[in-house]
Amino acid sequence: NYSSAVTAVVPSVAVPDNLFLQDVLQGLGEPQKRLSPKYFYDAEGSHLFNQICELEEYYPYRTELAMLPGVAADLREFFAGHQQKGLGVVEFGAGSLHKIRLLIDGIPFLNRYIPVDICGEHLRMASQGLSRRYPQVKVTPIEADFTGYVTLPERSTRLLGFFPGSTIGNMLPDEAIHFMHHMRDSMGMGSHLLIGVDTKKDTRILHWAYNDQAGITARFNKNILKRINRELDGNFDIGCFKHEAWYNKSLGRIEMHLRSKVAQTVTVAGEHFFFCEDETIHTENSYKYHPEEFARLAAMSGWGTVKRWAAADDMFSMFLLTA
Ligand code: AVI
Repeated sequence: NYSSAVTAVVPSVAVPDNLFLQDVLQGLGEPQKRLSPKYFYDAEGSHLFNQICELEEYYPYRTELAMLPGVAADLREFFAGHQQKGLGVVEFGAGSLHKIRLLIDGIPFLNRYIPVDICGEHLRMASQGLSRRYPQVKVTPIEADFTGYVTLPERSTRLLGFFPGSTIGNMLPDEAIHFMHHMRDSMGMGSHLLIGVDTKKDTRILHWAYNDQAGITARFNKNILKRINRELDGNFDIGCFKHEAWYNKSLGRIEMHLRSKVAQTVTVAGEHFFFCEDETIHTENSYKYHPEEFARLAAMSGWGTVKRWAAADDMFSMFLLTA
């Protein structure tokens, strides 16, 4: 009975039901209309994101995936002194639990895995699958908003935080500092963090990664409007918005927007929002960091840099940090 290795999902923070509504009404009411990218990921959005990861143009996912076996081999050596007690990995915002497999495959004494994610149902299913495959790893999923302080179960192993995918880039630098502080507080002194960070590079490569030929990123971006229509009684006419993404060089980030093709009024939960022709909703930032820029950000959150791995042509970075 493998599933006994998965303990029940531990609810850590209650998420108010109407937070989505509050955020949307507030964001659409601001002079630069904005929506938080965390709302991209309903079932359809998560599916579209998985399709993005398969795109030729979208290099971050496959580049990091290809780095992980080598990183795991180095970590196996780095943590060799802790073999006896084992190593616990806390994954913040665990999605498909795919990347963790590469760490488990490469680090035989990894014996504890604590995925933290907002979506309990998905987390429970994915955790059970993982436990069946790796019965030697005790899996304890925690249902929580991973961006805040997370109460971790009592533990005896050394902890390694895991935050892959360059999701840190979707936060403003200030938010990233706060979040890294929270991870440090949650895991405590003596813990480590393995984090994936996208690098600054040729603007054309960045541009195509967020403006793919097949239009999947455009569908991903527009899906947030569909979600508002469905869940918050909105009446966005999706055809009246177009996807745009560009690299903002001075801020070092890709910005995604939805641009209104016409002057129009949209209603969400009974509230009206006027759009001028060409006005945009800012839906996402994706920051790209030079190695030293990211190391500075980490230092501001109390993390020291132990090591950086760089993919070929410096396409992507992974950092090992220490609290
Ligand atoms: C999840 N995150 C790191 C992706 C990124 O590249 O910023 C989200 C994404 N947005 C458009 N394409 C992918």
